[in-house]
Amino acid sequence: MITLYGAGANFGLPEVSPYVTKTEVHLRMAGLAYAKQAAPPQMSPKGQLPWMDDDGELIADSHFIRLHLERKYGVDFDEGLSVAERAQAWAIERMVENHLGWTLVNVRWLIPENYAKGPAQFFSALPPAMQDDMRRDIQGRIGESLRAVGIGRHTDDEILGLGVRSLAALSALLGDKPFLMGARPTGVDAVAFGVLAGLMIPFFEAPIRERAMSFDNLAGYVDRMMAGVYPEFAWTPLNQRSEFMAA
Ligand SMILES: N[C@@H](CCC(=O)N[C@@H](CS)C(=O)NCC(=O)O)C(=O)O
Repeated sequence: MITLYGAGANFGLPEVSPYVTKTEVHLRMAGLAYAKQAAPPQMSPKGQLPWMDDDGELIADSHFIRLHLERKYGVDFDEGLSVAERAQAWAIERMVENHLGWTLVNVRWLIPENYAKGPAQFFSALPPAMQDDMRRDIQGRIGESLRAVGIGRHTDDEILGLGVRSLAALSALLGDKPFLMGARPTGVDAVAFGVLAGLMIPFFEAPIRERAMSFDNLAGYVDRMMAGVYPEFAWTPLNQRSEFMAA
């Protein structure tokens, strides 16, 4: 019995965390049955979401969960790819997680209006006297993380420029293929989809969202992944959304 611990649906997404999304997509790609439970990151063995309980074995971090699934269930998420293509997929994955992903953190946690209606609401279940302190502390911690990885030291324009560079790279790599590595989804699509969907949802407003939506093939890709992986989720295709058409 597999239980996936994540953040759950919110903000117009089937799963808030791009890393939990990655694992959930991998589970679905592998056709493995699982239960899903919302849980705070502090309960995870590594202090972050996702983690997974597989028949009593706890595995934390989306990458190590992927390795576990591949080993235990004989799945190869990169089946059919050459050694060079696997290396390319790994490089794309690192760009998405270790670079573009931080711009998503910046959008949600450091743009005050987005923080107020988004992540700040995670603390609404706490006693009222604790909520403000908690909101300030966690936002401060996220700001420190952004400075530690470097992106938080740049101006808004510079952060936007860096994010757009990764988006343009992804758009060029995708080209007119259905998925990043070709005709079939592979391991890297799980996280590219999670981060791109997070950047493109209209719930959060940010200059990078508009820039992301300007890459037609990336918007089509998110819609394709959503329809294929989360058919049960009520998702309006991005190019049919009124705010997109008005843009
Ligand atoms: N390398 C990790 C990254 C996971 C991650 O950043 N998770 C976020 C949620 S999207 C989290 O739990 N953050 C809480 C924290 O860092 O304190 C993975 O791939 O699983």
